[in-house]
Amino acid sequence: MESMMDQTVGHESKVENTQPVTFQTPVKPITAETWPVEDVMALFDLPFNDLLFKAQVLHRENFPNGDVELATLLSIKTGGCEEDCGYCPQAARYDTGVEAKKMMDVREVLNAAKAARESGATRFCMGAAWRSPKDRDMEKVETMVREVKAMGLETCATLGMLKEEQAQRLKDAGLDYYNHNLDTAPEFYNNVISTRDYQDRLDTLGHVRTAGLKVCCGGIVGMGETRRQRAGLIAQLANLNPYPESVPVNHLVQVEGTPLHGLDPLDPLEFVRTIAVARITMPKARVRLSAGRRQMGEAVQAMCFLAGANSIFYGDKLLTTDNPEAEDDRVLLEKLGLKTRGVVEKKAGSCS
Ligand code: SAM
Ligand code: DTB
Ligand code: SF4
Repeated sequence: MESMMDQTVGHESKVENTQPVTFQTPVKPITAETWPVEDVMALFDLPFNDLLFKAQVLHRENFPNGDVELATLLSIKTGGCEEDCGYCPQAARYDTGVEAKKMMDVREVLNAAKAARESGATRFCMGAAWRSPKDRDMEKVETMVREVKAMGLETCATLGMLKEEQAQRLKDAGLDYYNHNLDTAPEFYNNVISTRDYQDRLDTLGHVRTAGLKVCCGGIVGMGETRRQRAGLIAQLANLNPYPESVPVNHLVQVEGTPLHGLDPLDPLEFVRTIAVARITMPKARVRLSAGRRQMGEAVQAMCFLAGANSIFYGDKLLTTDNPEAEDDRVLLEKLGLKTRGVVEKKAGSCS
């Protein structure tokens, strides 16, 4: 199979890896520090225990409560996406078995949010397989946001690229966070996606900040990138000014039919290192151990929590692929003695 590594798609990225990107923002900056890629690389190159120790010390200083956030995802519009993201099972052009569906009804979304809240989630993230939302979709999404917020959940949405006025409408509806990932380092980006560029993503993040929304922005590792490119992704995120409040670190979930299926998997210890480096460079962010947990096993996840991860996607499904069963997560968190932000309902027969 031809891997994405062998292909050159798209155009040259104009985004320089070391440039801090400052947004005009009403939100108080949470950092003024900039991270040259070399310095991030030096963290990656530390002996494993030194890196984890450093990350854990910073983690305790910044999160003395030590809790783990539970965020539940729901795909409110699945499949049929026009983009060509090489990792994504929802791109219409790849034959992955994901069926294109129309947007969910508000009622169904609210039922899912209620179930998420009852099982202990504090954040509800609504995802849509769109390049960007059409203006005709906005009203329905705004209703979803307004009503999920009214249930007492933190709200997050990931709908693709936004115009400034769309970000403002979401803010007005009560959206807390907007998730839009940089995905990878600028110099690797064109190996993975050709239908929109890095600068488009930075522009959307700028609109999200201008609207006063909190930013959830991270990426994916295990796509065939080098360690230096992983450092490049983290440097980009850490140099956003301010850096994101939430940083999802996804491990590529390889889905048959996508161009990235069949790559050699990333060494799990390298994934743990990535979490630790995110924690050190963005000490106050919620670092989310995101996609790929099902393939990781308990020991690797435990190391990720030690490295500073303090948020997970919680619920049996991510968007289209499987996440660990919620019950297995409750057992794991209890085994590790990790508290959660919400009240997690305990089922009979779980870990004693
Ligand atoms: N369509 C919107 C967009 O691309 O911005 C929102 C949904 S999209 C599925 C959200 C994010 O999910 C992507 O940016 C990517 O980081 C992550 N993602 C998608 N497929 C993935 C996979 N197979 N493994 C890991 N992460 C994945
Ligand atoms: C993020 O960074 N990861 C989530 C969420 N934001 C939207 C999505 C992961 C998707 C994994 C593949 C799937 O289930 O379709
Ligand atoms: Fe579409 Fe988002 Fe998937 Fe890219 S990641 S193909 S934009 S759903």
